[in-house]
Amino acid sequence: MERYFQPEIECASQEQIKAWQDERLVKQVKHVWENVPYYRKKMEEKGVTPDDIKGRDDLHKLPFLSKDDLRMAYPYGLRGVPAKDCVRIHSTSGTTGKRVVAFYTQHDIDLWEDCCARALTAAGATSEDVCQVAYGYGLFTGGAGLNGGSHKVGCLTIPISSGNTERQIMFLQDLQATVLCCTPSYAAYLGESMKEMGLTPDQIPLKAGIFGAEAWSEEMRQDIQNTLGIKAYDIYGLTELSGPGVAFECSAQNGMHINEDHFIAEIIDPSTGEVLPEGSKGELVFTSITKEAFPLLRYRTRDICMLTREKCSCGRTHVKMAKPMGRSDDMLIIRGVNVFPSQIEAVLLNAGYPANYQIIIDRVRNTDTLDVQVEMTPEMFTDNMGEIKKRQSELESGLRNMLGISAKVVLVAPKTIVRSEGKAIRVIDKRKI
Ligand code: DLL
Repeated sequence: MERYFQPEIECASQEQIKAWQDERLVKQVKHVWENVPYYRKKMEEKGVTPDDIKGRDDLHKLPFLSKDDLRMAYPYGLRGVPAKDCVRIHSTSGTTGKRVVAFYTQHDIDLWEDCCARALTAAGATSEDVCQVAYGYGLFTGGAGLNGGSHKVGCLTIPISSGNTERQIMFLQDLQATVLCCTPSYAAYLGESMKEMGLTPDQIPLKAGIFGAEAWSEEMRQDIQNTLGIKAYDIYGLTELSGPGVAFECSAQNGMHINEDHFIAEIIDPSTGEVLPEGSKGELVFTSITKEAFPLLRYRTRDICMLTREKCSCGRTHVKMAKPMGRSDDMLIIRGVNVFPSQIEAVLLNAGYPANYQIIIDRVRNTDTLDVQVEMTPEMFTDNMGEIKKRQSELESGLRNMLGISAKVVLVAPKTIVRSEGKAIRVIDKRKI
Protein backbone atom coordinates (compact mmCIF):
# COMPACT_ATOMS: atom_id res chain seq x y z
CA MET A 1 0.00 0.00 0.00
CA GLU A 2 1.34 3.40 -1.00
CA ARG A 3 1.83 5.77 1.92
CA TYR A 4 1.83 9.57 1.75
CA PHE A 5 2.97 12.13 4.29
CA GLN A 6 0.57 14.81 3.04
CA PRO A 7 -1.86 12.97 0.73
CA GLU A 8 -4.12 15.95 0.07
CA ILE A 9 -1.12 17.84 -1.32
CA GLU A 10 0.83 15.02 -2.94
CA CYS A 11 -2.23 13.69 -4.79
CA ALA A 12 -3.94 17.04 -5.53
CA SER A 13 -5.59 17.59 -8.92
CA GLN A 14 -3.73 19.43 -11.69
CA GLU A 15 -6.22 22.31 -11.31
CA GLN A 16 -5.49 22.55 -7.59
CA ILE A 17 -1.72 22.48 -8.17
CA LYS A 18 -2.03 25.23 -10.77
CA ALA A 19 -4.23 27.31 -8.45
CA TRP A 20 -1.65 27.03 -5.65
CA GLN A 21 1.17 27.90 -8.02
CA ASP A 22 -0.65 30.90 -9.52
CA GLU A 23 -1.52 32.37 -6.15
CA ARG A 24 1.82 31.69 -4.47
CA LEU A 25 3.91 32.90 -7.41
CA VAL A 26 2.14 36.28 -7.39
CA LYS A 27 2.89 36.60 -3.67
CA GLN A 28 6.50 35.44 -4.02
CA VAL A 29 7.22 37.92 -6.83
CA LYS A 30 5.78 40.75 -4.73
CA HIS A 31 7.90 39.65 -1.76
CA VAL A 32 11.05 39.64 -3.89
CA TRP A 33 10.23 43.00 -5.52
CA GLU A 34 9.76 44.62 -2.13
CA ASN A 35 12.61 42.96 -0.24
CA VAL A 36 15.37 41.87 -2.63
CA PRO A 37 16.80 44.96 -4.38
CA TYR A 38 19.26 42.82 -6.38
CA TYR A 39 16.46 40.96 -8.18
CA ARG A 40 14.20 44.00 -8.38
CA LYS A 41 16.93 45.69 -10.41
CA LYS A 42 17.01 42.69 -12.76
CA MET A 43 13.24 42.94 -13.18
CA GLU A 44 13.45 46.66 -13.84
CA GLU A 45 16.14 46.08 -16.44
CA LYS A 46 13.80 43.64 -18.19
CA GLY A 47 10.88 46.03 -17.85
CA VAL A 48 8.78 43.69 -15.69
CA THR A 49 6.86 44.65 -12.55
CA PRO A 50 4.83 42.45 -10.17
CA ASP A 51 1.67 43.62 -12.02
CA ASP A 52 2.81 41.65 -15.08
CA ILE A 53 2.83 38.37 -13.16
CA LYS A 54 -0.70 37.05 -12.72
CA GLY A 55 0.24 33.37 -12.45
CA ARG A 56 2.37 30.46 -13.70
CA ASP A 57 1.78 31.29 -17.36
CA ASP A 58 3.60 34.61 -16.91
CA LEU A 59 6.70 33.02 -15.41
CA HIS A 60 8.63 33.31 -18.68
CA LYS A 61 8.51 37.11 -18.38
CA LEU A 62 10.81 37.07 -15.35
CA PRO A 63 14.61 37.26 -15.64
CA PHE A 64 16.78 34.25 -14.82
CA LEU A 65 19.02 33.99 -11.79
CA SER A 66 22.29 32.10 -12.11
CA LYS A 67 24.99 30.86 -9.80
CA ASP A 68 27.00 33.94 -10.86
CA ASP A 69 24.22 36.16 -9.47
CA LEU A 70 24.44 34.27 -6.19
CA ARG A 71 28.17 34.83 -6.08
CA MET A 72 27.80 38.48 -6.98
CA ALA A 73 25.16 39.02 -4.31
CA TYR A 74 27.17 37.06 -1.70
CA PRO A 75 26.61 36.97 1.20
CA TYR A 76 23.44 38.96 1.95
CA GLY A 77 22.31 40.38 -1.40
CA LEU A 78 19.47 37.92 -2.05
CA ARG A 79 18.15 37.62 1.45
CA GLY A 80 14.45 38.39 1.63
CA VAL A 81 14.04 39.04 5.36
CA PRO A 82 16.17 40.74 8.04
CA ALA A 83 18.76 38.66 9.92
CA LYS A 84 16.61 38.74 13.05
CA ASP A 85 13.98 36.61 11.26
CA CYS A 86 16.49 34.01 10.04
CA VAL A 87 17.39 31.04 12.18
CA ARG A 88 19.97 29.14 10.10
CA ILE A 89 22.23 29.07 7.08
CA HIS A 90 23.49 26.24 4.92
CA SER A 91 26.23 26.46 2.38
CA THR A 92 27.80 24.64 -0.57
CA SER A 93 31.36 23.41 -0.44
CA GLY A 94 32.52 26.23 -2.71
CA THR A 95 35.01 24.11 -4.64
CA THR A 96 34.24 25.91 -7.89
CA GLY A 97 34.23 29.50 -6.65
CA LYS A 98 32.67 31.45 -3.86
CA ARG A 99 30.40 29.59 -1.50
CA VAL A 100 26.66 29.83 -1.87
CA VAL A 101 25.11 30.76 1.46
CA ALA A 102 21.36 30.17 1.79
CA PHE A 103 19.25 31.53 4.65
CA TYR A 104 16.23 29.98 6.36
CA THR A 105 13.47 31.20 8.61
CA GLN A 106 11.84 28.71 10.96
CA HIS A 107 8.92 28.53 8.52
CA ASP A 108 11.31 27.71 5.63
CA ILE A 109 12.84 24.89 7.66
CA ASP A 110 9.42 23.57 8.55
CA LEU A 111 8.35 23.33 4.90
CA TRP A 112 11.71 21.84 3.88
CA GLU A 113 11.38 19.13 6.53
CA ASP A 114 7.86 18.35 5.25
CA CYS A 115 9.39 17.74 1.81
CA CYS A 116 11.98 15.36 3.30
CA ALA A 117 9.24 13.62 5.29
CA ARG A 118 7.31 13.10 2.03
CA ALA A 119 10.42 11.44 0.56
CA LEU A 120 10.92 9.16 3.55
CA THR A 121 7.25 8.17 3.60
CA ALA A 122 7.34 7.43 -0.13
CA ALA A 123 10.24 5.07 0.58
CA GLY A 124 8.05 3.26 3.11
CA ALA A 125 9.28 4.85 6.35
CA THR A 126 6.90 5.10 9.31
CA SER A 127 7.24 5.82 13.04
CA GLU A 128 8.17 2.13 13.44
CA ASP A 129 11.41 2.68 11.52
CA VAL A 130 14.97 3.39 12.58
CA CYS A 131 16.53 5.88 10.19
CA GLN A 132 20.32 6.16 9.95
CA VAL A 133 21.21 9.55 8.48
CA ALA A 134 24.71 9.21 7.08
CA TYR A 135 24.74 12.37 4.99
CA GLY A 136 27.15 14.99 6.29
CA TYR A 137 25.78 17.27 9.01
CA GLY A 138 26.94 20.87 9.34
CA LEU A 139 26.91 23.32 6.46
CA PHE A 140 25.85 20.62 3.96
CA THR A 141 22.07 20.33 3.70
CA GLY A 142 21.92 16.52 3.47
CA GLY A 143 22.20 15.67 7.17
CA ALA A 144 19.97 18.42 8.53
CA GLY A 145 17.24 17.95 5.88
CA LEU A 146 16.80 14.19 6.24
CA ASN A 147 17.21 14.48 10.02
CA GLY A 148 14.28 16.92 10.16
CA GLY A 149 12.19 14.79 7.80
CA SER A 150 12.90 11.67 9.83
CA HIS A 151 11.72 13.42 13.01
CA LYS A 152 8.51 14.53 11.30
CA VAL A 153 7.77 10.96 10.24
CA GLY A 154 8.51 9.88 13.79
CA CYS A 155 11.35 7.49 12.94
CA LEU A 156 13.95 6.80 15.58
CA THR A 157 16.69 8.93 14.03
CA ILE A 158 20.40 8.11 14.19
CA PRO A 159 22.25 11.36 13.36
CA ILE A 160 25.51 9.56 12.62
CA SER A 161 26.66 11.88 9.80
CA SER A 162 29.10 10.65 7.14
CA GLY A 163 32.29 8.64 7.64
CA ASN A 164 33.54 6.12 10.17
CA THR A 165 32.39 3.16 8.13
CA GLU A 166 32.94 0.55 10.84
CA ARG A 167 30.69 2.45 13.23
CA GLN A 168 28.07 2.83 10.50
CA ILE A 169 27.95 -0.92 10.03
CA MET A 170 27.95 -1.54 13.77
CA PHE A 171 24.89 0.73 14.18
CA LEU A 172 23.14 -0.85 11.21
CA GLN A 173 23.45 -4.14 13.03
CA ASP A 174 23.12 -3.18 16.69
CA LEU A 175 20.41 -0.53 16.39
CA GLN A 176 18.65 -2.45 13.62
CA ALA A 177 18.37 0.50 11.26
CA THR A 178 15.75 -0.04 8.56
CA VAL A 179 16.26 3.11 6.47
CA LEU A 180 19.62 4.51 5.34
CA CYS A 181 20.18 8.02 4.00
CA CYS A 182 23.52 8.89 2.34
CA THR A 183 25.09 9.54 -1.04
CA PRO A 184 24.85 6.64 -3.50
CA SER A 185 28.64 6.37 -3.67
CA TYR A 186 28.83 6.00 0.11
CA ALA A 187 25.99 3.44 0.05
CA ALA A 188 27.99 1.42 -2.50
CA TYR A 189 31.05 1.67 -0.28
CA LEU A 190 29.10 0.53 2.78
CA GLY A 191 27.86 -2.46 0.78
CA GLU A 192 31.39 -3.28 -0.30
CA SER A 193 32.72 -2.99 3.26
CA MET A 194 29.96 -5.22 4.62
CA LYS A 195 30.79 -7.86 2.07
CA GLU A 196 34.44 -7.74 3.11
CA MET A 197 33.43 -8.23 6.71
CA GLY A 198 31.55 -11.35 5.63
CA LEU A 199 28.13 -9.81 6.27
CA THR A 200 25.28 -10.77 3.94
CA PRO A 201 22.24 -8.52 3.30
CA ASP A 202 19.96 -10.80 5.31
CA GLN A 203 22.06 -10.15 8.43
CA ILE A 204 20.93 -6.50 8.56
CA PRO A 205 17.27 -5.42 8.66
CA LEU A 206 17.76 -2.46 6.29
CA LYS A 207 14.84 -2.23 3.82
CA ALA A 208 15.19 1.11 2.05
CA GLY A 209 17.76 3.74 1.20
CA ILE A 210 17.33 7.38 0.19
CA PHE A 211 20.28 8.31 -1.93
CA GLY A 212 21.03 11.56 -3.73
CA ALA A 213 23.24 14.66 -3.90
CA GLU A 214 25.09 13.32 -6.95
CA ALA A 215 24.31 11.68 -10.26
CA TRP A 216 23.96 7.90 -10.17
CA SER A 217 22.92 5.46 -12.84
CA GLU A 218 20.26 2.74 -12.96
CA GLU A 219 23.11 0.21 -13.03
CA MET A 220 24.42 1.62 -9.77
CA ARG A 221 20.93 1.42 -8.27
CA GLN A 222 20.77 -2.32 -9.10
CA ASP A 223 24.21 -2.83 -7.63
CA ILE A 224 23.34 -1.09 -4.33
CA GLN A 225 19.95 -2.83 -4.10
CA ASN A 226 21.65 -6.21 -4.45
CA THR A 227 24.57 -5.65 -2.10
CA LEU A 228 22.48 -4.08 0.67
CA GLY A 229 19.30 -6.08 0.03
CA ILE A 230 17.10 -2.95 -0.06
CA LYS A 231 15.05 -0.75 -2.35
CA ALA A 232 17.09 2.31 -3.31
CA TYR A 233 15.23 5.59 -3.88
CA ASP A 234 16.57 8.74 -5.47
CA ILE A 235 16.24 12.19 -3.88
CA TYR A 236 17.16 15.51 -5.44
CA GLY A 237 17.78 18.98 -4.17
CA LEU A 238 20.22 21.83 -4.01
CA THR A 239 21.39 24.15 -1.27
CA GLU A 240 20.11 27.24 -3.07
CA LEU A 241 16.50 25.99 -2.95
CA SER A 242 16.58 24.42 0.56
CA GLY A 243 18.46 21.11 0.15
CA PRO A 244 17.25 17.52 -0.32
CA GLY A 245 13.54 17.01 -0.97
CA VAL A 246 12.97 19.40 -3.86
CA ALA A 247 12.04 16.14 -5.61
CA PHE A 248 11.89 12.51 -4.52
CA GLU A 249 11.22 9.07 -5.86
CA CYS A 250 8.14 6.95 -5.12
CA SER A 251 7.42 3.21 -5.38
CA ALA A 252 7.54 3.44 -9.18
CA GLN A 253 11.31 4.16 -8.92
CA ASN A 254 11.43 5.92 -12.25
CA GLY A 255 11.75 9.64 -11.80
CA MET A 256 11.26 12.04 -8.91
CA HIS A 257 8.10 13.97 -8.05
CA ILE A 258 8.89 17.66 -7.72
CA ASN A 259 7.15 19.26 -4.73
CA GLU A 260 5.09 21.59 -6.88
CA ASP A 261 3.33 23.27 -3.99
CA HIS A 262 6.72 24.84 -3.19
CA PHE A 263 8.61 24.93 -6.51
CA ILE A 264 7.72 25.57 -10.14
CA ALA A 265 9.97 23.73 -12.57
CA GLU A 266 10.78 24.66 -16.16
CA ILE A 267 13.08 23.13 -18.76
CA ILE A 268 14.97 25.60 -20.94
CA ASP A 269 17.42 25.46 -23.79
CA PRO A 270 20.67 26.27 -21.94
CA SER A 271 22.11 28.24 -24.84
CA THR A 272 19.08 30.42 -25.73
CA GLY A 273 17.07 30.45 -22.50
CA GLU A 274 13.94 29.47 -24.45
CA VAL A 275 11.37 27.43 -22.48
CA LEU A 276 11.07 23.95 -23.98
CA PRO A 277 7.89 21.85 -24.20
CA GLU A 278 7.24 19.00 -21.76
CA GLY A 279 9.35 15.94 -22.46
CA SER A 280 12.29 17.90 -23.90
CA LYS A 281 15.77 17.53 -22.53
CA GLY A 282 17.31 20.74 -21.25
CA GLU A 283 18.38 22.75 -18.21
CA LEU A 284 16.20 22.58 -15.14
CA VAL A 285 15.07 25.97 -13.79
CA PHE A 286 13.29 26.40 -10.47
CA THR A 287 11.18 29.14 -8.97
CA SER A 288 10.47 28.97 -5.26
CA ILE A 289 6.94 30.03 -4.35
CA THR A 290 6.79 29.68 -0.57
CA LYS A 291 10.19 30.80 0.64
CA GLU A 292 10.73 33.67 3.03
CA ALA A 293 14.47 34.03 3.70
CA PHE A 294 15.98 33.04 0.36
CA PRO A 295 13.37 33.27 -2.39
CA LEU A 296 14.76 32.46 -5.85
CA LEU A 297 12.93 33.23 -9.07
CA ARG A 298 13.85 31.27 -12.22
CA TYR A 299 17.07 29.88 -10.81
CA ARG A 300 19.17 28.05 -13.40
CA THR A 301 20.38 24.81 -11.80
CA ARG A 302 22.66 23.76 -14.70
CA ASP A 303 21.27 20.24 -14.23
CA ILE A 304 20.31 18.62 -17.52
CA CYS A 305 17.01 16.87 -17.17
CA MET A 306 13.52 16.06 -18.50
CA LEU A 307 10.04 16.56 -17.00
CA THR A 308 6.95 14.40 -17.42
CA ARG A 309 3.34 14.72 -16.31
CA GLU A 310 2.46 11.16 -17.22
CA LYS A 311 0.20 9.50 -14.66
CA CYS A 312 2.27 7.77 -11.98
CA SER A 313 1.33 4.38 -10.53
CA CYS A 314 1.92 5.70 -6.99
CA GLY A 315 -1.05 8.08 -7.17
CA ARG A 316 1.01 11.25 -6.75
CA THR A 317 0.19 13.96 -9.23
CA HIS A 318 3.16 16.28 -9.02
CA VAL A 319 5.32 16.52 -12.13
CA LYS A 320 8.25 14.10 -12.32
CA MET A 321 11.85 14.85 -13.24
CA ALA A 322 14.02 12.15 -14.76
CA LYS A 323 17.34 11.34 -13.14
CA PRO A 324 19.56 14.33 -13.99
CA MET A 325 21.82 13.34 -16.87
CA GLY A 326 24.67 15.48 -15.67
CA ARG A 327 25.26 19.18 -15.31
CA SER A 328 25.81 21.59 -18.15
CA ASP A 329 28.99 22.57 -16.30
CA ASP A 330 29.98 18.88 -15.80
CA MET A 331 30.04 18.43 -19.51
CA LEU A 332 33.59 17.86 -20.63
CA ILE A 333 34.71 18.99 -24.02
CA ILE A 334 37.39 16.54 -25.06
CA ARG A 335 38.94 16.97 -28.49
CA GLY A 336 35.91 19.07 -29.34
CA VAL A 337 33.42 16.36 -28.40
CA ASN A 338 30.87 16.74 -25.60
CA VAL A 339 31.32 14.01 -23.01
CA PHE A 340 29.27 13.47 -19.87
CA PRO A 341 30.84 11.43 -17.04
CA SER A 342 27.50 9.58 -16.76
CA GLN A 343 28.04 8.12 -20.27
CA ILE A 344 31.37 6.69 -19.19
CA GLU A 345 29.83 5.30 -16.02
CA ALA A 346 27.08 3.55 -18.00
CA VAL A 347 29.65 1.74 -20.17
CA LEU A 348 31.65 0.58 -17.15
CA LEU A 349 28.70 -0.60 -15.10
CA ASN A 350 27.05 -2.32 -18.07
CA ALA A 351 30.25 -4.31 -18.51
CA GLY A 352 30.05 -5.49 -14.89
CA TYR A 353 32.59 -3.13 -13.32
CA PRO A 354 31.90 -1.38 -10.00
CA ALA A 355 31.24 2.36 -9.78
CA ASN A 356 34.80 2.91 -8.59
CA TYR A 357 36.49 4.79 -11.37
CA GLN A 358 38.23 8.04 -12.11
CA ILE A 359 38.32 10.02 -15.31
CA ILE A 360 41.58 11.86 -15.90
CA ILE A 361 41.84 14.43 -18.65
CA ASP A 362 45.06 16.08 -19.66
CA ARG A 363 46.52 17.92 -22.62
CA VAL A 364 49.69 16.53 -24.14
CA ARG A 365 51.27 18.37 -27.10
CA ASN A 366 48.03 20.27 -27.67
CA THR A 367 45.90 17.15 -27.80
CA ASP A 368 43.44 16.19 -25.09
CA THR A 369 43.96 12.81 -23.50
CA LEU A 370 41.19 10.85 -21.80
CA ASP A 371 42.24 8.15 -19.34
CA VAL A 372 39.78 6.10 -17.37
CA GLN A 373 41.02 4.19 -14.35
CA VAL A 374 38.64 1.43 -13.37
CA GLU A 375 38.79 -0.92 -10.46
CA MET A 376 38.39 -4.63 -10.98
CA THR A 377 36.11 -6.43 -8.55
CA PRO A 378 37.87 -8.96 -6.27
CA GLU A 379 36.23 -11.72 -8.39
CA MET A 380 37.71 -10.46 -11.64
CA PHE A 381 41.09 -9.54 -10.18
CA THR A 382 43.97 -11.34 -11.89
CA ASP A 383 47.67 -10.75 -12.53
CA ASN A 384 47.44 -12.35 -15.96
CA MET A 385 48.55 -9.41 -18.14
CA GLY A 386 47.07 -10.94 -21.29
CA GLU A 387 43.65 -11.15 -19.63
CA ILE A 388 43.90 -7.59 -18.27
CA LYS A 389 44.88 -6.22 -21.70
CA LYS A 390 41.94 -8.03 -23.30
CA ARG A 391 39.50 -6.53 -20.79
CA GLN A 392 41.00 -3.07 -21.18
CA SER A 393 40.57 -3.13 -24.93
CA GLU A 394 36.97 -4.39 -24.60
CA LEU A 395 36.18 -1.38 -22.41
CA GLU A 396 38.06 0.95 -24.76
CA SER A 397 35.93 -0.13 -27.68
CA GLY A 398 32.75 0.22 -25.58
CA LEU A 399 33.76 3.78 -24.69
CA ARG A 400 34.62 4.61 -28.31
CA ASN A 401 31.16 3.46 -29.39
CA MET A 402 29.44 5.48 -26.68
CA LEU A 403 31.49 8.68 -26.88
CA GLY A 404 32.75 8.79 -30.44
CA ILE A 405 36.30 9.44 -29.26
CA SER A 406 39.00 7.12 -27.99
CA ALA A 407 39.87 6.68 -24.34
CA LYS A 408 42.64 4.79 -22.65
CA VAL A 409 41.46 2.36 -19.98
CA VAL A 410 43.67 1.22 -17.12
CA LEU A 411 42.31 -1.54 -14.92
CA VAL A 412 43.54 -1.26 -11.36
CA ALA A 413 43.44 -3.57 -8.36
CA PRO A 414 40.40 -3.59 -6.03
CA LYS A 415 40.39 -0.78 -3.42
CA THR A 416 42.92 1.37 -5.31
CA ILE A 417 40.59 4.30 -5.96
CA VAL A 418 39.89 6.49 -2.95
CA ARG A 419 36.35 6.06 -1.56
CA SER A 420 34.13 8.99 -0.79
CA GLU A 421 32.03 9.50 2.30
CA GLY A 422 30.06 12.25 0.59
CA LYS A 423 29.93 13.16 -3.08
CA ALA A 424 32.43 11.14 -5.13
CA ILE A 425 35.14 12.93 -7.12
CA ARG A 426 35.01 11.25 -10.52
CA VAL A 427 36.77 13.71 -12.78
CA ILE A 428 40.28 15.12 -12.59
CA ASP A 429 40.85 17.68 -15.31
CA LYS A 430 44.55 18.53 -15.44
CA ARG A 431 44.32 20.70 -18.54
CA LYS A 432 45.44 24.26 -18.09
CA ILE A 433 43.17 26.12 -20.45
O1 DLL B 1 23.39 17.91 -2.86
C1 DLL B 1 21.41 18.55 -1.64
C2 DLL B 1 21.09 17.12 -1.41
C3 DLL B 1 21.50 16.49 -0.23
C4 DLL B 1 20.34 16.40 -2.34
C5 DLL B 1 21.19 15.18 -0.01
C6 DLL B 1 20.01 15.09 -2.10
C7 DLL B 1 20.41 14.47 -0.95
P1 DLL B 1 24.25 20.75 -3.22
O2 DLL B 1 25.47 20.28 -2.51
O3 DLL B 1 23.98 22.22 -3.29
O4 DLL B 1 22.96 20.14 -2.59
O5 DLL B 1 24.33 20.17 -4.68
C8 DLL B 1 23.28 20.32 -5.60
O6 DLL B 1 23.86 18.22 -6.65
O7 DLL B 1 22.38 20.81 -8.60
C9 DLL B 1 22.79 18.40 -8.74
O8 DLL B 1 23.77 18.72 -9.69
C10 DLL B 1 23.37 17.43 -7.73
N1 DLL B 1 22.34 16.52 -7.25
C11 DLL B 1 21.62 16.59 -6.11
N2 DLL B 1 20.78 15.52 -6.02
C12 DLL B 1 20.98 14.78 -7.14
C13 DLL B 1 20.42 13.57 -7.65
C14 DLL B 1 22.69 18.79 -2.42
N3 DLL B 1 19.51 12.88 -6.98
C15 DLL B 1 23.60 19.62 -6.89
N4 DLL B 1 20.86 13.13 -8.85
C16 DLL B 1 22.46 19.60 -7.87
C17 DLL B 1 21.79 13.82 -9.55
C18 DLL B 1 21.95 15.43 -7.93
N5 DLL B 1 22.35 14.94 -9.11
